[in-house]
Amino acid sequence: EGYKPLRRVLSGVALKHLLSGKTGAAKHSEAEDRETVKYWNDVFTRSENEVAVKIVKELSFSLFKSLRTATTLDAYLSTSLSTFDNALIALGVRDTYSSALNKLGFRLEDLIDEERDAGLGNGGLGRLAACFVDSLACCNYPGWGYGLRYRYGMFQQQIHNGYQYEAPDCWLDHPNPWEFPRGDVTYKVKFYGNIAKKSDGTNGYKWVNATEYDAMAFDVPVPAFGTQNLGNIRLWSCKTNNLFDLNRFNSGDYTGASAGITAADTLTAVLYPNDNTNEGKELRLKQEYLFVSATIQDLVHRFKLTGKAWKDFPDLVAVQLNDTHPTIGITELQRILIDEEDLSWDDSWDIVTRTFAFTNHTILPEALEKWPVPVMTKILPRHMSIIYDINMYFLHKVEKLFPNNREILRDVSIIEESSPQQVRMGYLAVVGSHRVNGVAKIHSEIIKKTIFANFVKIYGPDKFINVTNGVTPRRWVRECNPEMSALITEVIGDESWVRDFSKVAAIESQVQNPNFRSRWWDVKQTKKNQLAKYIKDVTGIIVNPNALFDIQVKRIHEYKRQLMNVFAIIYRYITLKRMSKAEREKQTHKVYVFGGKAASAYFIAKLVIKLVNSIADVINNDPEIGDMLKVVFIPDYCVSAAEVIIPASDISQHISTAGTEASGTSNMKFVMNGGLILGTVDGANIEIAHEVGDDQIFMFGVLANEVEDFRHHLTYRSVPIDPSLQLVFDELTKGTFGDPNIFNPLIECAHGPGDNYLLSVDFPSYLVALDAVDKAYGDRDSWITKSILCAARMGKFSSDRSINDYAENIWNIEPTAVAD
Ligand code: 26R
Repeated sequence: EGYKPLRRVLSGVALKHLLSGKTGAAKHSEAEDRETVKYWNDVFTRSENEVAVKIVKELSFSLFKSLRTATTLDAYLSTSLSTFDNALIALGVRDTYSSALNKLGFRLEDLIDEERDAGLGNGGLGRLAACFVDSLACCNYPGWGYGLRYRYGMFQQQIHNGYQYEAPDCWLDHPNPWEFPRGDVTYKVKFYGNIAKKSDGTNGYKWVNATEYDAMAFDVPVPAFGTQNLGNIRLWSCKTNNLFDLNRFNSGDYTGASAGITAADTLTAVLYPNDNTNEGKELRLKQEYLFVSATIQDLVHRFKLTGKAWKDFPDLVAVQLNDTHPTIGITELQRILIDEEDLSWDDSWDIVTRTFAFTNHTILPEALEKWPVPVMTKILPRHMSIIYDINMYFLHKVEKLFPNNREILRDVSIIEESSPQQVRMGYLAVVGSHRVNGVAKIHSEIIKKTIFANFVKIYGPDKFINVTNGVTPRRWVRECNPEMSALITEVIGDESWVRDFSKVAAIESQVQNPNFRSRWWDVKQTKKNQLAKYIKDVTGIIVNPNALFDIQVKRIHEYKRQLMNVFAIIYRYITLKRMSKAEREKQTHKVYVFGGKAASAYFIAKLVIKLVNSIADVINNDPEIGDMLKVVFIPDYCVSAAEVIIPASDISQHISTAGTEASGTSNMKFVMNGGLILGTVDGANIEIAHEVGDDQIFMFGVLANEVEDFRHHLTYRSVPIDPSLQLVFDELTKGTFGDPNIFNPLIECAHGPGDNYLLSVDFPSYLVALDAVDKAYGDRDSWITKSILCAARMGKFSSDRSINDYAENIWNIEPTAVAD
């Protein structure tokens, strides 16, 4: 009972304690513990508020020491569970803290479990941003993440009768001890209205008759491992407390009196749950603009405090656009410089383009953001007029380069000539940035050849570079896998590998050491036991922890082909059923784990979830099959679930149609934790294969450059269905897994012209690869070798490396450590 109300205080004290810097695992003593207990007792008798104020003071101090340039990463950060645990590890006081808690009768693990994920993102994009903020801080770079403080984050997924239901994620039900409301940091953000030529002779336009809101900052500090530098994530929320209309209230219009509050409140109420589909909703555009406008104003405000000249702005400020969602920032800075700072168009544009850089994270056509011109004109009239001007100057340039070529003008125009016209945000981002990057080698090449090919012709190839993604080893090894971390630390002699991840290479020296090998295997087994327990707790399903754990956890999307995995499981089930008992016993025992959310309006993705659960029902309850094969759908996949699931994998699947997954980042997390990959020749899988060696990875499927031809084939020829796939279809239509009619749409997506993601093309080679996995797993010794080599060779995929790449090749900044 005591826990919940105490949470705020406990976590707050954690910070206070951590930041005092007095404790450290090595120095920990009885006397210190007694002091800690005394301190706690003292704290408990004070009000929460007092404690909060103290923490704010201390934190703000560290925070502002680390402030130099700013990096806008994204509106959609996913910071995840256990900011608390992360902080304890970062400051090296976890053990001290844990034993002090024990003496008070608390368990640290329980306390950590109390914390809710900050599910402020959809999938890979947001989580990448969270890793990047951690790396910025850890590598002593003066960069911040900016985003929106949604009251409801990524929805909570519930499964009833096998179907997904969405429930609101009320993550702020309890006060969030990690955020610091900054009533002193607010900016006005306008919508609607119209524009008028200025009459005072200065440049630009006035934006009049607009509706105004106040964006207010909430700071989320990010303590980093082994450095005094503190990262920060600044999240914007719409202020409502000044919007009550007393006059309307007094005249009896009670609902109307709160209308302003409701409108403002709605702006940052909820995260759109679409991953990779552009919905084009007005509210979404308003969210993007609120986020971006407040952020740019914040950068401008802080820049002005330096007293430097405007031309120096790009030397002090770099803004990295995390996909197109904050692209309107390009026009916002241009607007501020012209309309409010009275700079000329050319001077402003020079500053803007030297400040912004753009990262593309997907080439799926349905994900490319476009805004109807009428919507943009209504909500952001001044920005629309600036976009027209940007486009005009840009097209003039193109015209000069390619005279009399109307086709290229039409193709590269920021305004698409459709009905209604649309603003192509990706093109605006390219035109307004000095660098454009993809997130893995193959992806960076593909964007140059496809969606941005014309822009390569216009700007030359140097504007387009690659920065391969990475993940933070702090969270994705050190925190989620303390058992493996202890083993690595033992080999290396200290924890320096947590900051310099290239050092994990040292464990390769132990690959033949029998003692190390058996302990390595034991760690994997421990993590599998933990996952088995978690599975039982959340689904009631009992799995054999000695079986091969085969995991696919990620957003549910056709291009990621969870359906192909399900079909292969059905195929395996049929095959097992047809075997004699003796033969069956010889097969590899397998536990298939799925997890992932479907966008609420994505019919096919939701049906895939239903199918996973339907086959799970049948297979898991088939006495003939028993332990041989289990299928589990873990509900509500999120960062905290990932931290339990990922370290427990033997194999994980990353099987997107070649060319569609820009990078993938969970693939890196799995391999760092000694899991092998079954994957297609796509995204970062390719670079992982290159690093770990072909023997450590199972790859299959058509190549990216073959995809178009196969699609064409499926659409215009009648291609026979592979017998193994036909077997699966037959089983579905027979009703083995419930009402056959409901799954027909899935069969349609898996062959012929409906098979946009080439499931039917890759299915046979996928089955071969699955067999290879089984066979390899049967050879325990060689599997352990593969597992160790995998983990040892992942140095490149630390997000520290990615951030160093950005710092060197795009931002032109150096590490700046805060003095002790
Ligand atoms: C709202 C809509 C426009 C929208 C489009 C696209 C919303 C979300 C997306 C998601 C895209 C941008 C995304 O998440 N891409 C993923 O980025 C990861 C980090 O770079 C990659 O690892 C992953 O492959 C890619 O799909």
